[in-house]
Amino acid sequence: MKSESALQELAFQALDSFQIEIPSWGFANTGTRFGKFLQAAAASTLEEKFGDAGQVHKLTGVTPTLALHVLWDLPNGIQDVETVRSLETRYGVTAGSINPNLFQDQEYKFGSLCNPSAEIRERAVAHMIDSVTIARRLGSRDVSLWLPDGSNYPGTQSIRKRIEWLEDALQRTHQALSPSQRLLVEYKPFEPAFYHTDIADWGMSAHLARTAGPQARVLVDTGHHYAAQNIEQIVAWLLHIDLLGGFHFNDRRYADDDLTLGSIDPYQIFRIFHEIHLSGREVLGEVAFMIDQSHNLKGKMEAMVQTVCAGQELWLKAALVDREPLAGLQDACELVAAEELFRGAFWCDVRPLLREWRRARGLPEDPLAALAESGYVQRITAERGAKMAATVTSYA
Ligand code: LRH
Ligand code: MN
Repeated sequence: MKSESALQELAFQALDSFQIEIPSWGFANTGTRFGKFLQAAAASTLEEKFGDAGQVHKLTGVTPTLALHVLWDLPNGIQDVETVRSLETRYGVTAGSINPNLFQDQEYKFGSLCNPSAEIRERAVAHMIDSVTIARRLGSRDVSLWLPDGSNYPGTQSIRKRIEWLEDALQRTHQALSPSQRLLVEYKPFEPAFYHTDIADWGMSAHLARTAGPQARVLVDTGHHYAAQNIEQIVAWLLHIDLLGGFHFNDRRYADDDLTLGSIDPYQIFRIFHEIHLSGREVLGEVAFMIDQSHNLKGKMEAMVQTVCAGQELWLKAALVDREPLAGLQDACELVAAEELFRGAFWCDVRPLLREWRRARGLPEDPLAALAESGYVQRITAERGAKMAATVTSYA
């Protein structure tokens, strides 16, 4: 059994190594295809998104970067780089991963990088290369690609041709990267396409990353799996073949529900974090932790702070797994003893240790309570409320 001080040292080391990127779109009004429930406090400008991100970082100390979606956050492309720079200085968070938008233009009806029209594919590749340039100008390492491309009916598209177009597009994007940049390739089994999706699983993503070039990696969005899939096994494989670039963390009960991390299956995230801890500290710089959620009902600031705290708790629980004796029990096939050791860490209430670490780092012991006490949400609700009235919400 570890001594009190040894436990605290281990915990502080683990928490010092945990950082998670927050998505600008997590602060905006989002919904489902059946509509949006508007929140007066929601962010609708890039400045408001940086303001909210700055507040989350002030309260938690572990969210120094903000993921940006190009057409949502830099509608004028490169021209908006200086604006982002000044917002970084004002709010104390920097631009993180740059996410191209290849899903909202009418011309992408039959695909973007995989569209049968060479002309449309060219425009999509141009957007990818613009995104790489924006990332370079902002000093962002990762260009994070999610592609909605696919089809809705059998026989309506050539799956093989689309693979070739995709390989070509990602090779050309990779050529545009500077030596310190990376291309992250996110997979998703379905939605918005409901027959085939061009990048549907980790194998397809891994192949495309390999053929694109040495600076390409796979991005694992925890919501992008069939319910029966073993996500931590996929993570173990991607670590083994050195292709794991990062995560989009969220939770789900059914499909890509984008619910808050750990709200439905916290043990899932614990099992994923265990595979990361097993790979030692050297992978930490290589594996980007990012949140990708849409807060349709919860208050967006509260949901974001709650998510970061849940991430810290589950990261610390997984750090407490005594990995050496566990390896011995696994090799000896001591199933129950191994499981009890593994599960035992998950059942640990790590919140006292987390409060100690926050106190030691000059951070609020309870960020959610500190958010409530700060009056921040009331202030932005008053400031932003008036704008909301004008917003139309209907889908059809
Ligand atoms: C697609 C996705 C992708 C983002 C979007 C907001 O489902 O996970 O990562 O671009 O959500
Ligand atoms: Mn995602």
